[in-house]
This record gives sequence, structure tokens and C-alpha cells, in this order.
Amino acid sequence: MNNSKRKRVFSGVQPTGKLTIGNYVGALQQWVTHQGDNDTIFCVVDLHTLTFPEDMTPKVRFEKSREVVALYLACGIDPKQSDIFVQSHVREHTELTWVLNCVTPIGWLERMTQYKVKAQGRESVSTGLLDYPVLMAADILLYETDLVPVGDDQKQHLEVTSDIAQRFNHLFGNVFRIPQVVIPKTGARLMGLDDPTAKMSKSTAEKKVGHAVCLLDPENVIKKTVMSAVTDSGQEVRLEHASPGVINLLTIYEVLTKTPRPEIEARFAGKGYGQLKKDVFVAIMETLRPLQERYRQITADPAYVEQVIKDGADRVRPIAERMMRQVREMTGLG
Ligand code: AQP
Repeated sequence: MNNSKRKRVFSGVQPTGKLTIGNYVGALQQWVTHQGDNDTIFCVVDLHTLTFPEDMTPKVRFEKSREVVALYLACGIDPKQSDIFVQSHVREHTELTWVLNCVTPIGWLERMTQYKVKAQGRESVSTGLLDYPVLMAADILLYETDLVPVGDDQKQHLEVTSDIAQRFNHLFGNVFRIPQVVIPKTGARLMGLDDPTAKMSKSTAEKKVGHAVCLLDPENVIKKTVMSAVTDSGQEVRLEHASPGVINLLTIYEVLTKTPRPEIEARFAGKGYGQLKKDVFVAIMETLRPLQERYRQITADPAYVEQVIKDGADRVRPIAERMMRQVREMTGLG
């Protein structure tokens, strides 16, 4: 049971595309800071990838889940301090989703920005895509979550999670804890390096060269991506009128090096864009080189990754089962 100081922290990443430094900064890097002082649970949300069933083969879905678990470990999520598991291994996620579907007005889901963006240009989309935020609500509410550390793009889904929890509590009795979203002060939304008006995204990164720096990209690819990042027609950094592309590069530098802003301003004001990009490249490599080395070591032992996933699911399942028992009793389904 949580005491007043220790909080339950829950978050997850969809095993789609190629994880980017956006995912690292918005999610994984901040997850690590919650370890130790809190009960931390980190999930690989594989059920969410079925929302576009044609985009991924079963084999790739299985392998991607393992790749993302290995990346959690390589980024510093410690299985001795945190529970790491794969969503589909705990059946209660889908059961609770059905119950929550029935208390969620469709209008709440049709309004979601991510739904509109992802449905755009597709002839037909699955019911699952519309329902994505309800499955996410189930993920979070099953574990009596206090804090959900995510990037800025997930804020709207977290608001719906709270609305769904409150509506259930109002209809059936007070069972769900209302979670709080935690968004990093800097780097909450890294933008595409090829287009600083669009969010850096791991699915786009898989399709478009130069869009993002991915966590497992080789050094020469990262260098090319950073050095060709879109800035503007100017030559040097002017902080008062910095364009979105320059702000994005400065943000990446700030979050990866943890340099205070005044120091960054002193370092780059009036400097050429070439210098800024070189320094950003160095900062990225200082983060990714050790991470990639850890990833290589971890994936050399696939049995270890499987064990981490199994142990994580075994530890969190009783929490999910307890919550689902309560939900069944309160709704007369027991
Ligand atoms: N550009 C970003 N800047 C900061 N944080 C980001 N996140 C994603 N992109 C950025 C955060 O990473 C986590 C990933 O969550 P997800 O897998 O559920 O998917 P998402 O939010 O839709 O992320 P992507 O990278 O855009 O994936 P695809 O392309 O598959 O949709 C979340 O905490 C998110 O906020």
C-alpha cells in the first residue's frame, strides 16, 4: 500500500517505430528520476499497437516489445527498483477497458487530437484507435497510480483518464485514484529535425530519414541528421528571435547536458548554426554511446530480458487482480 511519501508512478511506451531522443527526454529520462523514492511501474503497451493491425506483423510486434524492454534497461530503468512488464501479459488491462468503455461518452474520444491526427488520410480506422485513450486509462487506473510521467502530447489523454475515473467513481463508488500528469519543464515536446513544426515521432522516424535521432542509430547517421537539421535563413544564433528549429536544437542541448539556461545563452549567442549543431551532436553522442553499449550487452542475453518481463508481470499482476475484483464487485459482475 502507498504511504503518504511514496507515490505509485506508472508510464509506458508503445513498441512502434524507432524510439527517438524525444521518447528519451519526454519519458524514459524522467522515469529514471522517479526510481528509488517511489513505487515505479513501467509497461510496454503492446496492445496499443493493434490499433493499426496492418502496420506490424505478429513477429515484429513480439520482437519490438523485447527491444523496448531492453531499451528501458539500457536507459537506466533498474528491474531491482522498478517493475517492467508487457501490457498483454496482464489480462486485467483488457477487462477493465471494457468496463471503462461503458462509462465513456464517445464524444470524449472523438475530440482527441491524437485520434484525429492518426486517423487523418486513412480510408478507415479501427474502433481500437478511437478507444486508445480508454485502454490507456485502464493501464493507469489498474495500479492506483499517483503520477504519470509523460511528454506533452499525452496530456490530453491523461485528462480523459481523470474524467473516466471520476465518472466511474460517481456511478459506482469511489474506487479509482485520480492520477496526476508529470511533464518535464524542458523537452516536453521535441520537434522533428526535418520539420520543427511537427512533433518528433518514432513512427515517422521509421519512414523518414533526417526526421529524428533514434536511440539505436549509428554515429554517422546521427551526425548527418543533426548537421542537416532545419534551422532558418540566418547564420548565427539570435536568442531573442530564435526560430523553432534553433529553439529545438537549444532544447536538445539543454536537456541532455543539463546546462543551466544562462550558460547556454552565453555559450551560443552570436555563434554560427554549424557550431550549435556540432555541440548538439557531441551532447547526443555522450548520452547515446553508453546507452547503446548497455543495449548491446543486455540484448546479448535474451533470456535475461524474458526473465525481467516475467518477474515484472508476476509482481504487478496481484495489484491489477485486486483492483479488478473491486471493480467487478462494485458493478455487480462478481
Ligand atoms: N517528441 C517528443 N518529445 C517529448 N516526449 C515525447 N514522447 C513522444 N514523442 C515525444 C513521449 O514518449 C512517450 C511515448 O509514448 P507512446 O509510445 O504511447 O507514443 P507517442 O506519444 O505517440 O510517441 P511517438 O514517438 O509519437 O510514437 P508514435 O509515432 O508511435 O505515435 C510518451 O510519454 C510521449 O509523451
